[in-house]
Amino acid sequence: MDKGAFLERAREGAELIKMHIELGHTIRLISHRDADGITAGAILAKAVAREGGRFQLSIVKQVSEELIKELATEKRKIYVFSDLGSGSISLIEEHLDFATVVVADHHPPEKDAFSGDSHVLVNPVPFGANSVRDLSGSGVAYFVARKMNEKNRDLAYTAIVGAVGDMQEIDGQFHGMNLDILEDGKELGILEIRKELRLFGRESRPLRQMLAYATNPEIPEITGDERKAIEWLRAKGFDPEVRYWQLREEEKKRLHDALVLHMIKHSAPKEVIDRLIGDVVISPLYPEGDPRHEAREFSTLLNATGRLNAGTLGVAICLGDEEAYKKALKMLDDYKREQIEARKFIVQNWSMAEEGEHSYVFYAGKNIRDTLVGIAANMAINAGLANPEKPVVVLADSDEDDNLVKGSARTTEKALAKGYHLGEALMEVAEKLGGEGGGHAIAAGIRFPKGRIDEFIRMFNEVLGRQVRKDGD
Ligand SMILES: [Mn+2]
Repeated sequence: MDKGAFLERAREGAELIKMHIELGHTIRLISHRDADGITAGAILAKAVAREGGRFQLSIVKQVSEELIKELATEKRKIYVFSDLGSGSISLIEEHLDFATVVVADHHPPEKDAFSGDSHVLVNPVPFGANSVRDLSGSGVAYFVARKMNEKNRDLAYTAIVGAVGDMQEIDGQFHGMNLDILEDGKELGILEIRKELRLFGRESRPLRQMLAYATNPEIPEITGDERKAIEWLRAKGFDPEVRYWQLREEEKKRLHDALVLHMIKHSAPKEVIDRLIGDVVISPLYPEGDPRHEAREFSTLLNATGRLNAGTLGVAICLGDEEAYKKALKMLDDYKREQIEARKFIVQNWSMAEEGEHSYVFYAGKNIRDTLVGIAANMAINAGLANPEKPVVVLADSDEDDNLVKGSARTTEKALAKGYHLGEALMEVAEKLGGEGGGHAIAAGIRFPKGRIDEFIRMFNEVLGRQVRKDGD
């Protein structure tokens, strides 16, 4: 890729941001809600604060025309998008024509550049980079920040956490400009790159879980079976309760060799084995055993804050806020506990579900939080409560509005083969009930007035019945 030309763009973006800081304008930051976006937002926020500027930051799920119109009503002088925005160049030109806009992103852009001078697209793809391995959104934000001030090189670890969250090193190693960020971090002594086991849990999981929960790659006969993981570890002479970071270097080596041998025995392809041992980034900025000490665990934590609509908490964690970190850990804990309780409730009360010809509808009232209805519907299917050929809807009272219920419908591939489309069904029913609904064929959501649950059950079955008959013709 043409690094020089890309860095020149990063410089243009940086200069615009600095100019607006000097003018005393608040920098309006908008970033994506996954780990890559959260770290990108944190890098830019830090860079702005370092120059003595003010910022306002939002972490969002996606860019839509509504969002851009809403941002336009704020009448800011400058907007900076990170880890998103490249797909919305025309919308930005249309609605934010009055302001300076910098898009720092790595997704393949709608166009190679903005047409006007006050809008700058900082994106490595038009310069020949591969968006999935050469640079992430946090990496683009990092280079903009570095052009604002060389001191921002101390954000290299944050940028790499974003890259790992974006799975830029999915094949086992870093590529492209990610390597430049790693070099910066190594020079400053704020990160180390090692050849280690790339599975999640280096810091916080005992080996038995690190192996049993391995998904990328899966370990034949061990993934999904903690008892097997324990047996295997014991047979190889390892304590299943120990954490990876606690192993001595020669023990790590012995574990790697044993795992590779195990994979070969199960005829795993070479590229799968290559992903097992590879680049792992850790940072001496945090103590061993702390999830923030290793990039993959750190990024997973940030991702979770985003999913729980607390992405700005994730940003605060990246900025070194210990309170935010503790709060996030507690939130995750509560969330896990709520999931366990939701599962218990649905298992114990499943007889309350209204079973129709084409669906189950389970109304949980306030016993299941409205953000967990989708997970609960999946639980009903996975726990074998529901016949997998019939869609499941779980409804719960809305957290925001007492007169509304929120619901999620889930089903299986097997049921879809019969002709169901849950998104279309919920959209149609929602219209009739004075609510909102829609989604995918296999997973969809709805909101409607609480007093109309009986009508919902009848109509939903009717619509699904029609879908099946239409398909049968
Ligand atoms: Mn990204």
